[in-house]
Amino acid sequence: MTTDAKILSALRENPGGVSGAQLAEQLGVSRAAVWARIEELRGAGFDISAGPHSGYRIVGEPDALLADDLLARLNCFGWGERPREPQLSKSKRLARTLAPPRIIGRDIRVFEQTTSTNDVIEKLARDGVKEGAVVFAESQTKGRGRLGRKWISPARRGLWFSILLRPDLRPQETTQLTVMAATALRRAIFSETKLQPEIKWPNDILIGGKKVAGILTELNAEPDKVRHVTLGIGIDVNLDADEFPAELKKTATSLKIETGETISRAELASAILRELDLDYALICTGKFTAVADEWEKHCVTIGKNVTVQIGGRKICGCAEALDDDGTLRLRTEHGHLERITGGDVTLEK
Ligand code: BT5
Repeated sequence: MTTDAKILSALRENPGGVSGAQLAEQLGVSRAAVWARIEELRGAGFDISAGPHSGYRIVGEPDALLADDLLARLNCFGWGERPREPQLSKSKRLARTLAPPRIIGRDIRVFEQTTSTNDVIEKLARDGVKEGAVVFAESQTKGRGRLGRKWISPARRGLWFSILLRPDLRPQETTQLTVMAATALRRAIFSETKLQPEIKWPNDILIGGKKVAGILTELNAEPDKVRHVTLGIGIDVNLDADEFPAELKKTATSLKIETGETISRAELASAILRELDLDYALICTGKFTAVADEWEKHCVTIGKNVTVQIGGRKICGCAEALDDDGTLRLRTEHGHLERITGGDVTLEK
């Protein structure tokens, strides 16, 4: 962690305030150096008060994604004072979510603008960067969906990010990662907003039938082995209704529209990364079924009559279940079983 991330961690862990002397001692730097870092953080938009008795306290946060801030949120309780007992014992789940990241989020980079965060991750992957690196962009000029479709990514209104993964999976098993992303996104959105998102196979998160997030899993593989996967995620966080283009007004929504409140993107981002890290650990240890079980509970596709469009081919039938590799099992209207690995699903009314 950088010094700034450590300072932010310390300030969050001690909402009552931390003195410059305490920070200096913990960080092994001078008080003047702490003061200089605090000034930098103020410059980045953090409102940090300084009182003779209370010490430094965060009283306001910027609506910006900052790598140090996100790292600090993920590593909260990894530095300085440990969480107080009542916090730890609140529930097992809380203890789980407060653990520092194992893989996803150990390296975080934020860009003001990119073409597509998937492009940046692809480049990092070729440069040999370790798995778990996450790239956020405040806006994307060429955000994309599947099949080269456009993904609108207005500045500071959403979370547009990609993650580099190097899983030990066969290429046909990588649908597991889209399933994992959907379950983690659903949990994080629920925990931060109390909204109840639904999952639509393969890559949509819906609220009230409208799309609030999409997942784009891009694969770089040899015939039998995955080299790396770029997991791209777009979430409409604070868009107002008039910020969606006309063609998306009926089909898309944002967390702000659904809750009536502006959501902290940094808080949501760190919640998502923690949830992803937990589920990725399950996938890496061969426990995909635990992820799939949760997915099936919240999936609007299972048990429904659907039409799947795969290129020029259209298949109608009942979506029966998710298979162990993440593919959708579809019983066609003629009674055949089809295993669907991709395509566009329309739910029949
Ligand atoms: C997806 O594709 O849903 C995957 C979206 C992934 C976006 C992330 S952002 C970070 C990373 N970098 C990228 O360049 N991409 C990823 P698909 O299922 O093909 O859906 C695309 C369709 O969703 C479009 O054709 C539009 O109809 C609709 N759409 C576009 N922008 C949207 C938005 N912001 N919110 C909701 N729907 C949108």
